[in-house]
Amino acid sequence: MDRPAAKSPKRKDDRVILQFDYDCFYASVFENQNPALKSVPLGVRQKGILATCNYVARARGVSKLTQISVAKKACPELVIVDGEDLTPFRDVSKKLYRLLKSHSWNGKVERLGLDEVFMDVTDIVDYNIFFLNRASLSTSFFCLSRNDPEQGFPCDLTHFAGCVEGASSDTVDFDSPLCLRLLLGSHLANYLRMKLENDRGFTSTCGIATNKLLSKLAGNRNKPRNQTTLLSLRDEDVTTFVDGHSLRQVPWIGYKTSKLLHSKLLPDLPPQDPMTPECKLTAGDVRTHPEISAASLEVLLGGPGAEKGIGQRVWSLLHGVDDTEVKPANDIPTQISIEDTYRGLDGIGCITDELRKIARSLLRRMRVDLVIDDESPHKEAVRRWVARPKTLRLSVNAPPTDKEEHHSFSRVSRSAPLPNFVFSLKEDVGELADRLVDEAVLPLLRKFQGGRELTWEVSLLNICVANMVLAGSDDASGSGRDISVMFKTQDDVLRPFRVAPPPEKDKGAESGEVEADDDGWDPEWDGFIDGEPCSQCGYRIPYFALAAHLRYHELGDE
Ligand code: DCP
Ligand code: MG
Repeated sequence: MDRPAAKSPKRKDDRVILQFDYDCFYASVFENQNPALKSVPLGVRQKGILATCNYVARARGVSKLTQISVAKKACPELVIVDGEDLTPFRDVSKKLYRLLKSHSWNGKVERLGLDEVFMDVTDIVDYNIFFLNRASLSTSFFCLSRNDPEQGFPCDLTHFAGCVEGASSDTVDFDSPLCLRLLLGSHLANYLRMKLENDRGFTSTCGIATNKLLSKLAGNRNKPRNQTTLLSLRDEDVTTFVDGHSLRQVPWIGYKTSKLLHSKLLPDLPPQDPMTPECKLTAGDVRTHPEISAASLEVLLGGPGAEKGIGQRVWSLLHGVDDTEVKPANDIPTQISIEDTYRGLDGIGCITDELRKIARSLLRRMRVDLVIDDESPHKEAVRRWVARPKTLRLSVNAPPTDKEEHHSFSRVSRSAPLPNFVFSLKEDVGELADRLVDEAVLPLLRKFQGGRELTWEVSLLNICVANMVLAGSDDASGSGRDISVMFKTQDDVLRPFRVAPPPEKDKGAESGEVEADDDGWDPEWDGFIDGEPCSQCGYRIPYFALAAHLRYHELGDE
């Protein structure tokens, strides 16, 4: 169709991007702790909802993000484990991420949520193409180091590793640089997946394509423990591939966008939640609609609060065009915090006990995230802090106002310098945590009411360390650049993104402590690129989880 306004955007195909997604991630973490769980249907529970379940459970009709009671009905023998504490998922996620990152040459390794990683491997692939020996393709050697020619793995380059989508045939066209790049990308992806599985015990799915969007869509194609290369040799290979997806499956097209497009393109249908599987509006329906173009999308989706250039962005995504870069790794968090919510803590004794627990978790987390083993060739490895937070912050739920019927969802905070003794690596975390509470956290608590006890009921406690200062190479100096200005504050970004009920629905004193507005893991680390406040409880919920979250309210807690 010749519509100038609807001109197709041009796709760049000069990169090779891998997108890894670990299989049933939370469930796999439990299975690795206890291998007996691998053979049983296993579900991981968070606040009355099944955050995920293993593939044994899925084969028996259980789906992730359903109500526990529904899952139990489908599979009465479902074994359910508690997944409220995110610490083990975080720790594993970090280990797997580090493994992938250790194979990157350009450092472009980006986390999305706890279980997805994008890698731009163009440089490694191009290097290997340069040295490709066409005379012995079936006994090729994929080189993983520029300095050590023996570091790498053997592979058969006469065919792709794993599944192929897009082009009508998966025969390798050795005259096409694009085909060659994707071919090598597929073998590297396969090697890395096997590494994750054999060295760390985690199976994964991978998408191999020329941009982030296409690699994510391709990765979803064959799950679990598999990989898919999108062979994007012709434009129509890509559009046909993207067109077939329902709109809600296209990453970075959010809930609001889907909803607006749904009501514009299907005005006669009753309003339907565009994020539910029942919604049949496809990416192709939108792309080929005569009234849709980059300009019309800008009119429809733009306006106050909308992302700049949203029309062009959505239009590009619908064509499989995504020029966004894989962000380089950023290892140092901006801040670390641990929080917990309660039905209501009774008195300073209870509050102090909870603060001690939180402080312990916080110090443990600081040692995981900020301490490294400094290995130099001639010396024994020493553990040292790579960054030291300078500020300690305590937050509690704000006092209720007269207007509020239930609980307030806002919080109040007080800060002070973080005492230096917490950086001692010789002392026990428990002792340090108790001292931190007595000497620094309780004085902050008293600051809320001019030295007196709080007069309102405490339903949330959060201890945070922030204002990171990078250590110099000599740890004793503690000097370094203040990196707090390098990263955006993430307080209001991460905190609300848990499948969390309102505090009044919590059952007991302790609802499972979680890491909160943590950190230098950027917002996308937790997959919370986009979200909106729940109309029922006020928590900001990522679009992909909104349907499940609303179902939680509909059905009530377990
Ligand atoms: N998760 C969550 N709440 C959500 C979505 C996900 O707590 N609304 C958690 C549980 C998952 C993990 O994040 O284990 C990763 O999410 P995925 O969507 O990738 O799901 P899985 O890895 O569990 O399954 P799959 O094999 O389909 O990737
Ligand atoms: Mg996954």
